[in-house]
Amino acid sequence: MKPLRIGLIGYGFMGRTHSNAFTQVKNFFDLEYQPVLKAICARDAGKAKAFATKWGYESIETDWKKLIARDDIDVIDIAAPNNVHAEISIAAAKAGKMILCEKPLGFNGPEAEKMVAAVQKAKVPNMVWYNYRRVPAVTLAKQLIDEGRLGKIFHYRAKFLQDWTINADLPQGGAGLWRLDAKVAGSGVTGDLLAHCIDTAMWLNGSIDTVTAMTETFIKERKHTLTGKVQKVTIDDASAFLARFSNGSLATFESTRYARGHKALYTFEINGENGSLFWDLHDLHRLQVFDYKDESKVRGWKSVHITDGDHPYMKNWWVPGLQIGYAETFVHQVADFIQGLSSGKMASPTFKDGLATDYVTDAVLKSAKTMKWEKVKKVK
Ligand code: SOE
Repeated sequence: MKPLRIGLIGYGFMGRTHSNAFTQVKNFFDLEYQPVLKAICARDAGKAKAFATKWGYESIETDWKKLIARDDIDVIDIAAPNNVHAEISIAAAKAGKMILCEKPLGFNGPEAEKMVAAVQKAKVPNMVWYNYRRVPAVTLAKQLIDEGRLGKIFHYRAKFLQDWTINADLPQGGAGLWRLDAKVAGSGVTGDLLAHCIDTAMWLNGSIDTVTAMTETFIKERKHTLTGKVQKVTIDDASAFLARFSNGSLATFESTRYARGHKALYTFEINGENGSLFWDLHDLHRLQVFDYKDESKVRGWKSVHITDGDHPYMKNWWVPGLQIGYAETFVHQVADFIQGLSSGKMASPTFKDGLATDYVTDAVLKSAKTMKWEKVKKVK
């Protein structure tokens, strides 16, 4: 195996999921390249060192510009907050590095356009970490839809529900809570959670033409961790929208961090003339399948356990019947990225796909303000 030398920026939750994936992938997939954990970059040298020791990075940097300048790094992996995705990606592309970037791609569409232009100009492989595409049950849903088993699609509905910000005493901003600070996150649940739903939806069901949305910020002021002052909350706590896909189907999307009892309930359902599919992140190894072509006496919803060798990715894991989970979706994404390098066909979602999702979230946020249907810009 040839080395693929990784320089990771950020050591939070996503830094851990990515590092785990880089470490695991060689043990489960036969690939031409093997990730080598070269350097972790974070502003706090102590934290970077502790992370490097725990995960096995060879070195640390405290300035991402130095990391990008290093000639022993092939891939820049951005697991830092959303407000730095663009600057780092554009500089990394100029330095000729391959780039893996956390979602959402940019702060908004115009910013993401510059990121796409930069990777296209530099011709560097690129990918956005929309990991839920790589849940084997979700990948199987894609295969069944592409085989035409559902026939004409009428409906798509998705939800991503959480409850971790209901407490009014929870501060905003700073490490761990930057998702509540619009200056760092860009938006609230629209860019954080609905972006996942939109990425999966467009992968499964094609592009979205128009949306009409509503958003709400339930807790208007919170103490800011960095300033110590009570400040206005500028993120959306909840966001829901209706959409029309280019294939004529209708959709509803909802996300919130105020659905008491739900920690990360991502679900989607798709209904076609010949069948339907339903998936639930809390039960991620199952795909619910309804096939109208089944004999009527035994027709009904089937709960298919996605653990068999002929299910996507599963032959690389244990034996039929035994499950994998959330962490493995990132392993799959690294495996697909590396396979893309070998085949010359870049794995999706690329930066261009990430831009398409940013265009939808832009239209959602705009519509919530204008209270009108808004057109979604199309990626050229
Ligand atoms: C937010 O709580 C969050 O961690 C998102 O940022 C992730 O993208 C999502 O997968 C789980 O929830």
